Amino acid sequence: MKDEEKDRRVRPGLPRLALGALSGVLAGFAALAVAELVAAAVRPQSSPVIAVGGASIDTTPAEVKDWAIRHFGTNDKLALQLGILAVLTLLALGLGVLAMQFRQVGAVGVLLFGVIGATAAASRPDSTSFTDALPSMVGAVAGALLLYVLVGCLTAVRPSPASAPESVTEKAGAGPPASEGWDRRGFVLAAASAAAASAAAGTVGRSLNASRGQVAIASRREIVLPNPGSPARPLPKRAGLRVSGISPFVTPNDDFYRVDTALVVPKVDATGWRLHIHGKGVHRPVTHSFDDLLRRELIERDITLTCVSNEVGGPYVGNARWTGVRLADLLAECGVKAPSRGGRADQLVARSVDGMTIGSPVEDLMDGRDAMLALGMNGEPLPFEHGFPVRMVVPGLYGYVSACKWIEDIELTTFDSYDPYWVKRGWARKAPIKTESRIDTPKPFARPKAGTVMVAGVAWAQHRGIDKVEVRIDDGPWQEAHLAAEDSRDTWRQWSIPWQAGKGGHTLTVRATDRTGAVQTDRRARTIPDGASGWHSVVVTVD
Ligand SMILES: Nc1nc2c(c(=O)[nH]1)N[C@H]1C(S)=C(S)[C@@H](COP(=O)(O)O)O[C@H]1N2
Ligand SMILES: [Mo]
Repeated sequence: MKDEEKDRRVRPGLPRLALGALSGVLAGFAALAVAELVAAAVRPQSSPVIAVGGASIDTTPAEVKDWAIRHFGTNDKLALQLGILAVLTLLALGLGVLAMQFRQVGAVGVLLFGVIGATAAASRPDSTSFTDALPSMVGAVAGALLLYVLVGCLTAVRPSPASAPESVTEKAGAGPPASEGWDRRGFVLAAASAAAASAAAGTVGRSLNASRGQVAIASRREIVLPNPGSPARPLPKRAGLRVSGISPFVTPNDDFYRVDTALVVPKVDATGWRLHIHGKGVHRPVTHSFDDLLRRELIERDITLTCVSNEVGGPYVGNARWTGVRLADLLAECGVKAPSRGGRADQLVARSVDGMTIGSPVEDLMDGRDAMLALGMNGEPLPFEHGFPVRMVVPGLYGYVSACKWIEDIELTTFDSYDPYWVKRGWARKAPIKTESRIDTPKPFARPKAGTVMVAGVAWAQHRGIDKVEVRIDDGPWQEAHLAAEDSRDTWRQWSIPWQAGKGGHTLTVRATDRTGAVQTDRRARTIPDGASGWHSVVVTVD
């Protein structure tokens, strides 16, 4: 079939508009792919999807963020990026259609999105250079050019070859020939090569971005954690119960929950890492290197970490053996005093390499508890996801007010003069962990067989300790569960109770009592502003 004959089958109108929409989408993806490639040269965090994603995390209302964590869990970041791609696809589609009428306007539209991406990238809290704007800008220029070229092909006025009898028929028939003529061959060629080039650029960019941080990875591999001068007490033999389905006493690193705002996990080179301590009441601001910390006495402690976003019965709690240096010592050395001893700063603000800020009460950090700068987690250097090379860990405080990962700066200040990241977004300034207990087994809606069923789980009230766990079947009396041996007041405790299960539907409920004698409240509270409360119940059907 000759070109001209094919051409005549495509009528202006819907099919051509669809090709315009396709051009928009191709231009959009080309822009993103080129941006991804340029980001590999700048830094992964400067890619527009990452930057816009980060900006939207920061501006998301607390309720929505909580909803996202609830529904997508640790996949919330993937969901966000897919959402951004979906929105961009729709916008690109629209720009393509628009460009069919106003070619320049369409191209300028692509450039405008580039400006948005560039602005987002350059204004991220961890952005230090305007080069962060480059990926979005270069990508947008590529996308705008492509849209211009593709739409040019679609709307081209093909001079009718005088000799072609078909042209004559056209003129006599349907519509004005100018609108019918279009450069099909040019379009297909440009579209196909742009698609191929985008796929290549995107793939190369992505894999370059993923392989970034080799220096950091090597620096982590070379770390040998010295034996702690103050080792953890050996785990009591019976800290772990043998009940299938119960959370293991020590959470393996790979299973440890992860909650943070980082769309790209920071890869920090430990050899270049520095921690600055400064601010109110600091007589001598200091800078520590990783080796400085390694040369200090290391402490090793079992501490259970909990996220304030954890719902009653939720998964955002884990227990690990942390190795690190005493934070109170570091603070005292540079002149910091607890407020109760006349110190001028009541809030310590930790800042991470990705711009997170986390504020903790100085009083709590210096009251003798094992607040630490952790370098190790369960016997290895911190995993990158959990804050390598150094993070804070403080027994008894929710993560968002204590557990800064990828820490690089500590500022002593006051609660009156500074609100850190989550406090600006409506969460409480101070947030000690609430006493909670969870049924791990049986699972909700399980169908155990009638007879003896082991009901078991964990309970935590970090730094107060767990004294008692009770379980209730339906509206029956509270029955005391068997408690595993206590490791420390800063860790959770496993519990179990055999239940003579009769047929039918049953509701199992658990509650804990901490070592101050306070019984876990049944008053239901949402996670916002300072942590969920209430009793965990599981409904099962016994067969
Ligand atoms: N840099 C940084 N540190 C952070 C966060 C973060 O978003 N960025 N999230 C905090 C929160 S809300 C919690 S609960 C803990 C979670 O630590 P994990 O991911 O190692 O379990 O890290 C804290 N430290
Ligand atoms: Mo958290």
